[in-house]
Amino acid sequence: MAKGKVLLIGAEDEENLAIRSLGGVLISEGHQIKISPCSRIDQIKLVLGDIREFQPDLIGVSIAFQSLAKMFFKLIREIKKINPEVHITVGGHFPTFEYENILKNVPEIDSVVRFEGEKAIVALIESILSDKDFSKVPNLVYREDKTIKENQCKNEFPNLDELPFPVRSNNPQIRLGENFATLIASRGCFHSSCLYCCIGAFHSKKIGCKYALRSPESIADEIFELYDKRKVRLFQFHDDNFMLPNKEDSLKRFKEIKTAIQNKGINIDKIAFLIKARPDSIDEEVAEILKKLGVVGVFLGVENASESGLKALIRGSNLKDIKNAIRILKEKEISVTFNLLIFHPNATLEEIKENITFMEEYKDYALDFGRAEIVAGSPLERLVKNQDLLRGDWPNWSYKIRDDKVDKMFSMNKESFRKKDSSYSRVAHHLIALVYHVYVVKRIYPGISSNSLLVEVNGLIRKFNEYIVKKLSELYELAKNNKDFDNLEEFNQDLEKNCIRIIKESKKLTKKLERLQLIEKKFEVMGLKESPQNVKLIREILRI
Ligand code: B12
Ligand code: SF4
Repeated sequence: MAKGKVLLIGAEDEENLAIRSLGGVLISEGHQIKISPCSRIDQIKLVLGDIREFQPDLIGVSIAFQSLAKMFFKLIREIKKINPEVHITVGGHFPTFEYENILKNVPEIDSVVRFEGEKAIVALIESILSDKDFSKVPNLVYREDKTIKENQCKNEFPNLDELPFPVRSNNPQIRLGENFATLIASRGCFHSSCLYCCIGAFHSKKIGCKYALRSPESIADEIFELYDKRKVRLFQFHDDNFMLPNKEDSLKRFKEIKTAIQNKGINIDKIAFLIKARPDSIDEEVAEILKKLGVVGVFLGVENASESGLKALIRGSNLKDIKNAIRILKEKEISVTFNLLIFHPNATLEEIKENITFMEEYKDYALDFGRAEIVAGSPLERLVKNQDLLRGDWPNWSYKIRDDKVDKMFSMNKESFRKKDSSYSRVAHHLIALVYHVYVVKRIYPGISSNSLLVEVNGLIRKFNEYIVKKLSELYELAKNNKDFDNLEEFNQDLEKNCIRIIKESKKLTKKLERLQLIEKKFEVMGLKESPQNVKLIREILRI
């Protein structure tokens, strides 16, 4: 069988596991690959340069994010201008559901791979290199004689343990001052129902279980490879749902993962994990084992802090679960960050008020807030279409919120917090990263300085949240009284001034944390047992 060249394109804010997993499989089958990252329009030139140089037989573009679809369509049109013959296929969540519209609207795209792509990408390059008969490529939708042909899709998960590890970049990424890598321990989600999420639909045709797991040994093997060869110390699990439906099963699994990691000779005290979790999956025992495993941060699926909001978002968890989870994780000294989808089609002002009250109560936690966005395949997409609330143009959909006052508040939010170039989103992300950072440092380099940095970080977060609650309450009052901004410019100037101030303070704290990490690493290399931060004189001399 002839071997080919495949160029894989995807957004790479961090290593993109979709294209890198496909790359791993292609390499194991003897094909050559090149990863060409594209997260922003200004990277298109670089991708075109890669194509000229690499001369691929097949180009695969990952369009997981609907928000980036337009940029990728532009890129694909540019590619076809310089290389009209090359076969371009697209895959990921958005094309999986929107393949008909994509093939109708973007003639430069030759095919779409739906759902998981490991089998399909190998079969596709092999048929491109041989008879060009695409009828046997699983999950493929393609053009043939001016018609669209749809092949059968695989309705089982691949055996995740048998898949090669994702191809990694030449050098490990550095995040939060440590060598960093993302990985997944599973695919799919036992809940699979949330209003705004497409994961349920992505795996809905799977026979049997809604999710698939890697074995603890396979996870530990990948972690060891990253730890040993690339000196990775911070790992982020990108599973849709890291937890299992049954707490006993979760406990058993996490214990096994911990044992498998330790059996590899990894010093578990010197690594840290970030995960996402549903609040209803957390109890004392689960949190305890997560702590022992090295989890320092949980992006907790709070999503809404009112019972009606949680119900509308079909979260399957309640406020009691949320409050319990936050309390328990705090007790175990695991950091918690979260997002509140305060705007959704059926949101009411009372509900928004409850969310603001919650933000006030939990002002010590780094958080963000916003609207549940429509993604293809999600129940929200069906809801807004059925209820005639859909607005905007494909692929950048929007919707009307039923309650006029909430809709008004959302518009005001768009003109202020989410105004183009507003620094608010940047601060929210900064503070989420900052809190993870200080907990990473606390785990890997415990001591006096890391403890006092935690106090400083908490203070900054509290100060910012108090301010945000005040500003958001202003929007709420205006919407409630059906009023417009008295002075939008003034509101925005004040918001901007405060956001920039917080970003500056956050950057200062980040520098302090990085400095501490650097000094700790130097002392470690020198073989010194005592941590420099615990010796007063050294602390003073080195300013840590
Ligand atoms: C990691 C991640 C991120 C990272 C991105 C990392 C990066 N690439 O730089 C971060 C945290 C930055 C992020 C941000 C966002 N994310 Co996100 N993210 C994920 C997450 C959790 C994991 C992705 C992953 O690594 N999966 C593992 C790989 C192996 O699986 P996979 O992506 O499904 O890939 C397989 C198939 O889809 C297919 N495939 C994929 N691409 C291609 C391409 C080809 C050519 C082929 C043949 C096949 C193929 O084959 C792959 C292997 O089987 C997914 C959920 C998920 N399960 O994927 C959400 C997900 C992709 N994100 C989502 C969203 C909504 C967002 C945000 C908009 C959130 C927000 N409100 O800000 C932003 C947008 C970011 C942007 N750049 O615009 C949605 C996307 C929905 C949509 N259609 O738009 C998802 C599906 C989550 C969800 N529950 O709905 N995200
Ligand atoms: S949002 Fe999370 S919990 Fe909800 S269905 Fe999607 S993956 Fe599952």
